[in-house]
Amino acid sequence: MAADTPARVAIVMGSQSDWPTMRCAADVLDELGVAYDARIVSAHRTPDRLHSFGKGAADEGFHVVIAGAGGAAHLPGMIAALTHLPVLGVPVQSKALSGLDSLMSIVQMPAGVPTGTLAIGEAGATNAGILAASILALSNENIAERLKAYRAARSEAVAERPAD
Ligand code: RP5
Repeated sequence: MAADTPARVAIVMGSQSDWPTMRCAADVLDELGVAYDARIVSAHRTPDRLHSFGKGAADEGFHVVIAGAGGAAHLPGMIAALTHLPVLGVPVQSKALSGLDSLMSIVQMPAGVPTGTLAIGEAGATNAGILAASILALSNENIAERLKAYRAARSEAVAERPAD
């Protein structure tokens, strides 16, 4: 589907290795016709890039940031510290601790600097995409209509009874 432009959603991730997870956010935004810009921004390896992205995100025209990282996942919280935009944090499933470390790193923000924290892994990334579309839908009737259709299709896909 051709997306509404310009891109109002930024999808940022700490590493190329996060893309298979974060692609789920991109996929659902594609389905909903919502434009996004996906970038690698590491809190630990590219701190200068993190700072300029966070400080400049609103001026770039973004309305929502989806930020995914794994392990010591400081990326969503640091972006939330640098911008007033809503930040949706996706804990990427880590190898050593299965993403519990990512979740704990993202969810326990101090009062006053929120990150909306989603589920670990692909479900969280998909839901971050849907939530980002919901936020944009508040002021965009086209996205609202597509979101309603998406939700209705999901409901219709559920059978009344289980099949053998
Ligand atoms: C985090 O470390 C990234 O977000 C990624 O989830 C994790 C591992 O990164 P790589 O070593 O695969 O680059 O910063």
